[in-house]
Amino acid sequence: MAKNKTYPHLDRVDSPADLKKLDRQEVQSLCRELREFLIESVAETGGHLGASLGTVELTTALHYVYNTPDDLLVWDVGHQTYPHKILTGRKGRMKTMRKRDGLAGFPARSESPYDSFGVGHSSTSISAATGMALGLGNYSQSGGASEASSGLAAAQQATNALQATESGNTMELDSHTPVNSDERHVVAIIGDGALTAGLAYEALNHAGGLRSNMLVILNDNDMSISPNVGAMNKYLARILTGKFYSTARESGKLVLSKLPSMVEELARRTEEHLKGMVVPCTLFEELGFNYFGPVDGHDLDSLIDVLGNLRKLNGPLFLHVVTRKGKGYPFAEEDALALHAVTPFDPETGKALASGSSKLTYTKVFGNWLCDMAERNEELVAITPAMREGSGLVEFEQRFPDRYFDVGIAEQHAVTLAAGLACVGKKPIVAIYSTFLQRAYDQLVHDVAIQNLPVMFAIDRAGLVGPDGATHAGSFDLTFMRCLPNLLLMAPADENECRRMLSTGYAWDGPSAVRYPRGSGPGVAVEQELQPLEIGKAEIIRRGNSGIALLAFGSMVSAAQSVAEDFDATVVNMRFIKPLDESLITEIAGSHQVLVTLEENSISGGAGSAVMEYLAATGVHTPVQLVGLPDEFVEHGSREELLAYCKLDKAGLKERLSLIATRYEAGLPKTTQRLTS
Ligand SMILES: Cc1ncc(C[n+]2csc(CCOP(=O)(O)OP(=O)(O)O)c2C)c(N)n1
Repeated sequence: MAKNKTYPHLDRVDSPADLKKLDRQEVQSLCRELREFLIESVAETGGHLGASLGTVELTTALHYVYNTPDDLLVWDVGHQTYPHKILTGRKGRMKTMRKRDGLAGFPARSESPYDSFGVGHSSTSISAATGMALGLGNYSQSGGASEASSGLAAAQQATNALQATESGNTMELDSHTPVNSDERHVVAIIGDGALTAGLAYEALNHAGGLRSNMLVILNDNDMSISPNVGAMNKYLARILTGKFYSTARESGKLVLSKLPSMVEELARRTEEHLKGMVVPCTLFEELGFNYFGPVDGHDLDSLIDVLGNLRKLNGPLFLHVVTRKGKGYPFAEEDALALHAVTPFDPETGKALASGSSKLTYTKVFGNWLCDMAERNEELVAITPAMREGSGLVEFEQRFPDRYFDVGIAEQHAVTLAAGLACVGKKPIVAIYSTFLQRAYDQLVHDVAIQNLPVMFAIDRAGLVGPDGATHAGSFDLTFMRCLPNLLLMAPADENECRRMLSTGYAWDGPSAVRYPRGSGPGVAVEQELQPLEIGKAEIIRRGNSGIALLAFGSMVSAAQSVAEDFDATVVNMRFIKPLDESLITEIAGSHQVLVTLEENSISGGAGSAVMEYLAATGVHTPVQLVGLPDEFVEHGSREELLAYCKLDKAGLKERLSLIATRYEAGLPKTTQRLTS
């Protein structure tokens, strides 16, 4: 791929309005350039490559046909929206993608009026789109004769639309007509992976029942991050191979066209039922949607025709589009999994520019521990909600396939499944990112904690995650978990402690959680033993004489150590957020002038708050300063930049501690200035 390529068509497009000025042939050329520009730009910045390559034609067709941003495109997950960003005025900022103050890696309402809904987590699109359709008044209540007739009208329109498209007729687009509130169109674009989540079905159920005027596009590439799983995935595959259906429908249409009109209408009325009896692709129709497809998602002309026709229809519509992840870039097509999300790479070879760090990541520490523990304990089972690679389960799946469950993007189900397994004597481990555990909070409380079931949560990406930004930050797990009775909650200071905590949680006869950050730790060697820790025991790492004690949790222990000498501070590795080492806190509070708690979690309600609650309950008045994540959603950037922004890096901590030391020099606070937040 030549450097400094020119993009004659793409250069003329800074908005969908520019796109609409191009003729069909030019739009074809634009798609080719868009794909090349995308590869060139992601090669430099890193980011989500495969999914975005797969949506080049679909995105272009959508903006060509619809009147965005008045018409609302609601993307699911949002990792496939780089083409959307390029076509909606952000082309010039693509080199800032996922960098501090640069473009977000996902749609964000604050970034562009074309981003109708902020996203990052999956399976929200149909719900949000339904809300938009209802809010715009684009629906009719279900029930009664009116529904039957509107259903019939829709079926009539749908048949016409398909016939127009399939016969090669290009319907004239009316995308320049003025838009009234009730004419605004709403389109949700969801992947087959995202369609494994319950939320998507809750929305389909509601939208189909209400007869919302909206289009749901299923972008089916047969992949989640790793190969997609589950019965729905098999069902979609059956639709794609369902030659029988197309044949039946084709001959059905022939027959229908020869019937007198009343009989034809009657026949159409029963069409859905007939299809239900003879073909497998009626599930979406049973939910109240008119199903269209499958359509080749890389055939731009057909897509434009189909979307142009569907835009004229009312009622809930479902378009099944088949795409290929990584389309048009051979390295990404061959290895869709590896090129789902990439670091900067050489576009000529598809190879990463920097070889990955050789340091052991916490993810790997967990993966190794899991296999070692599974060898010794046959009751151990591991569950992932569609994050096999990210959570370190690849080796476990290979070695213990019968004890491995990828449940799809279904965090709620993952947790309740674990509860069920625990009920019959299994020892389930739920490997989950902190941010995705938020989805399963009720399951955590109601299904696991209340019943005191021995489910262990291995919580990866706890704390700041970096380029994925606020939607993926694990800022809240200590806050939302430490309030739960029965739960053992730990945060390791280093790799070996992580392994020991996993063994501790596993041995605990109740719910437990170990939360560890993204990436690697301080580099401590990991023992082979599976040695638990003493429950609720913290460790004094350094005794200082300044009167300042740093009570550090998890990743903040080494940060505290790095500044302790400068302030001659005491450093405690707290290890347990629940139960706290209360006697040690009492002792330290009695022998120091000020306690500083440090955590990579929201200050609000986090581990520091737990220390304060304990001191308040026992009537100890030693001042406490809380250091952690601020009360704001920290946007994207590198993890190092974000830690610096939050003053949790060495320089930031020094600054904070200098202020604290000054304030408490005389034993009493001198100002009312806020020192930490
Ligand atoms: C609630 C939630 N769980 C997990 C993820 C991580 N994740 C990001 S993309 C993805 C796969 C999505 O698959 P699909 O919707 O088919 O899109 P594709 O990447 O195949 O285009 C997953 C699991 C997420 N974003 N949100």
